[in-house]
Amino acid sequence: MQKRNFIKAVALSAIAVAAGQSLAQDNTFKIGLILPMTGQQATTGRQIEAAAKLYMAQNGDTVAGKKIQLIVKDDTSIPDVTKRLAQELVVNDKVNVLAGFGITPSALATASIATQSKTPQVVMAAATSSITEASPYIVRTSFTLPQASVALADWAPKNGIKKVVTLVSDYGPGIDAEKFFKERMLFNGGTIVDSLRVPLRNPDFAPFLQKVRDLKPDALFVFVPSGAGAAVMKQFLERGMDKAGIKLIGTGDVTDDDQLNDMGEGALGVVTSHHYSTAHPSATNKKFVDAFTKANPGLRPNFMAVGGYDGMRVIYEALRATKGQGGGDALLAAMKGQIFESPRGPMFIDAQTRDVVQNIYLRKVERKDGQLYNIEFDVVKDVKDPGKSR
Ligand code: VNL
Repeated sequence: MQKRNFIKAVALSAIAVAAGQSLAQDNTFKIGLILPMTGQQATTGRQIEAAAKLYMAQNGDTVAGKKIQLIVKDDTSIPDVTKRLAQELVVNDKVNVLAGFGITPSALATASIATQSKTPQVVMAAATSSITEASPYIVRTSFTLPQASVALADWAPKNGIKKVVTLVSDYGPGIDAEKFFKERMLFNGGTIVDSLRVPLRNPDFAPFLQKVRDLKPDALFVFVPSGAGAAVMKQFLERGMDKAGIKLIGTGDVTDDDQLNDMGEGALGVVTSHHYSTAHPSATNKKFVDAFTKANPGLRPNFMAVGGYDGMRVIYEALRATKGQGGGDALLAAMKGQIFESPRGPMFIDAQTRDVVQNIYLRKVERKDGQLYNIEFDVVKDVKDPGKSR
């Protein structure tokens, strides 16, 4: 026990020393981008890396006299690996900012390193409400599941959906989605017939869907992380759930733009709520989508790409605002309160919570120019994370 504490103390002081050294460093500014580049969450890593590189290509790699260096590491979405990589990036590479974080457990595993080393940790993907509370150095540019779920629970009962079964991945964001969707449905006079949770790793949706079929709700509400939506859709349709009169609704993770176009006819009409659609009709988004698809043929930017792109914006502007001097605390201060137009629409980083405030859109899957898109039909403006007020 004593030995362990000693090793821990040495490791922590190494982190603290490393953080001090990075201030006095040369002319490079290092961003350690930790992403799942392989394994179950690999699409998230690919989207964010592509978006970060696009941002750099468009905005140059020199900011306030500093040369930006992006160091990409693959954590395979295993939190212990994320943590080790974060530690190495801080101690050995002396990065100025940690960024990325494909899933909630990876973001949480890194929080203590951000705190100890006073390194801003920009969360570009993970979306459990509590993440920003795990370290005062965490800033988020993705979204939160309570943000997305509440808007859908306000829409559903007004549109003939009163009885719902929820089906979520059994970890942080899924539990947030289940809780906030359910509470709001009940508040709006709806009923939750059952709440089902499916494992994050290697999920088999079949037995759960069979149960839903038997329960015959008006709709099935789904949260699964980016990359798992196509499997849910396939099994939902294979079981004839739609023909049995059960609607599929969910947060936009299930009709993920990375996979949507290959989901087929059966996806048409599915309503979801989310902060980003590739089809978001703004000049800023059109420019972003065009540039992204040109740089990455065959790949459509999804909400993960936007989280990465905007995260780079937040880092660049913080460095510019601190005139290239940026130590961790100064950078963090310059990240708080940033307000700008993202491809998703207007967004800002709440200075109090360091979390993203943004529009949540209601969307329906439609065919446009021969492809499937999430077409926005309503918006709830400037949504703060409802998970923070409790
Ligand atoms: C998380 C949330 C991950 C939403 C996701 O995809 C997602 C997370 C990888 O917080 O772990 O779509």
